[in-house]
Amino acid sequence: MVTRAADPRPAWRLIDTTLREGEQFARASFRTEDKLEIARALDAFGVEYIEVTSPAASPQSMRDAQRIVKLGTGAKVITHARCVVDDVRAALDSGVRGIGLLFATSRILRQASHGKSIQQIIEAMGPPIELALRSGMEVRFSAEDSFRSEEADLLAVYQAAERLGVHRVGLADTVGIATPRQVYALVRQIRKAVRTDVGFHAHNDTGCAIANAAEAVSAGATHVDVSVLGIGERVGITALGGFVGRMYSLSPQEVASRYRLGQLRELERLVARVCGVEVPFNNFLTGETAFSHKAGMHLKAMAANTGSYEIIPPEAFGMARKLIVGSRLTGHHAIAYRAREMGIKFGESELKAITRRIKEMADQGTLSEEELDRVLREWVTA
Ligand code: HCA
Ligand code: CU
Repeated sequence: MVTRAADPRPAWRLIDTTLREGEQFARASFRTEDKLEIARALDAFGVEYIEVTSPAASPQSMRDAQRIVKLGTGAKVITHARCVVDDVRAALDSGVRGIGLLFATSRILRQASHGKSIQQIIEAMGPPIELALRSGMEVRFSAEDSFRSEEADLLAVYQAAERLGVHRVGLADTVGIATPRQVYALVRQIRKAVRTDVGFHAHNDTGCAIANAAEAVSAGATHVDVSVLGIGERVGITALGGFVGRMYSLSPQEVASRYRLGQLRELERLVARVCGVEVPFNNFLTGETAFSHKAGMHLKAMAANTGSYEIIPPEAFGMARKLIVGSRLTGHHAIAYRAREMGIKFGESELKAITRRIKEMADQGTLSEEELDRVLREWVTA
């Protein structure tokens, strides 16, 4: 057994694939400058790896990969390619330091995609993996569509990859079909079957990508693929922000010390701008409403203790809390709280009366902060 407790590396690392999976997002068409800006921002945020589109994909992809490598980021720049010698050669020419090689192992993709049997896959894996390893690259082998593959087939290809000496095997929920429980069980099993590191890549077609990635980590996965805002094929993959939030809720100090969380919002805005999309209003942690509180009951408890309805303090991500006091759902505690902030103190019956008045007014539409403050002030001077 490998003694993992003595390993000084963190238990899990982020592979940001905004510049690879994210380039497969329907709205993404990155120019070189965009890629460089995103790579710099990812590095400043602190991801451990930046995965870029295969240099074999197109001449510009090759030039871009070379430029990104030249940035000299602290994050290790890796690429992702078909498990063929030519793609490995292209990766070597680009100067990237690692490569994720993949082969589809599910029956449906084997038939529709490359037409190879499991035995043929195992034979074909050798030359590209050996070339990459000989050249000093960090090598990962992953089975595309792992969760629609037979377990015996997965074990066979991963063990073959291990024998070849790969650093990591990867499980990919390519079609977003896996449940958290299945992810936990399969990662556990692979972890027991091979001694390499284990990576996990989740698509979000049924909204499970973050939960699945978290389960993978709890089952022993060492590397997790994420992208900014989750961009990727179809509805995308595990979102960097949501996943980091998930992990922060479990171990705040560790996550806060490893990543510059206050930069998340700008990083997301950058990627949204480059893709010509908006950051979702309800985005994890950085969405416009991520720290908004509205119902009277919530506001009452929040005034007493902000932990009441917040598992993550907004400041940790450079965000600010918003208490919406002027809605019809408000309560007298919230009104008293806002009044106190303004230096106004109402007696009990007065407070009840003004709360009734504000609720009546808010039935016509929630009052803005300014409107609410004006009503409170006018009540005093009236
Ligand atoms: C794809 C490939 C991939 C690869 C993931 C991995 C997937 O189908 O575009 O190499 O781990 O989802 O299977 O993104
Ligand atoms: Cu993918």
